[in-house]
Amino acid sequence: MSKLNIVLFGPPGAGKGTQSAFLIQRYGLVHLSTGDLLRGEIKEETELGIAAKELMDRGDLVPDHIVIGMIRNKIEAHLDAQGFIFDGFPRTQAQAEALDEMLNAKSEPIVAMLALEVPEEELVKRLLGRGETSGRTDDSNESIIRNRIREYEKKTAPLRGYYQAQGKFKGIDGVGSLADITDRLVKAIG
Ligand code: B4P
Repeated sequence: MSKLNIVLFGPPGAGKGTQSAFLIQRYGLVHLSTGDLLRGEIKEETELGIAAKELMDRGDLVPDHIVIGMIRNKIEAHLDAQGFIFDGFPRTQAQAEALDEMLNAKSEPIVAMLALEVPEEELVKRLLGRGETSGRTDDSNESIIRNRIREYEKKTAPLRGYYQAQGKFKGIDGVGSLADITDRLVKAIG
């Protein structure tokens, strides 16, 4: 059976991490969040984590070669997975091309790119809300949050066109209850 490899896409605060938790349970997938992987490196105070922290605290993207290397290692470590949810990856054209290369080499391509769509003011509200308890520097201040959204619009949003050209893009309304949004995602997966 072919693998269910899905890109869960959307701006910061769209609900990617939140919805991934439901989808991995339902479909038995492996969750690969580059944000979580980077925060793990920061916690362990690795060289990579120390380099990434400054960029993440400002709301800037981490260089492509770092996140591509992390994803490559994780894919190789889960060769028996039924599929992957890529959460927060790819975020640039170079990352999208590298991911296609890795998966096409195994004849296990991305089957769908599910894009959660949420208005900017709602994103800011959610992230400031999370910042009250998360301890994340990048959630703690509105100008950093707006920088993350600008980075997304400039470097990440154009990937919609990349996946549209492959016939894999599916837009999903990301406003509503968690359960309703999960239902929309499940319907889109089919
Ligand atoms: P990420 O960890 O990917 O963080 P994120 O964009 O904030 O999304 P996250 O998944 O955590 O939040 P969610 O929307 O679920 O990235 C952090 C940083 O890491 C980036 O800025 C960058 O520096 C670096 N990075 C990561 N990947 C990279 C890459 N590939 N290349 C380069 N740099 C990279 O949830 C947000 C909040 O909304 C939560 O509080 C949640 O409870 C709430 N929420 C969710 N759904 C809701 C709903 N329906 N209604 C109300 N609230 C909801």
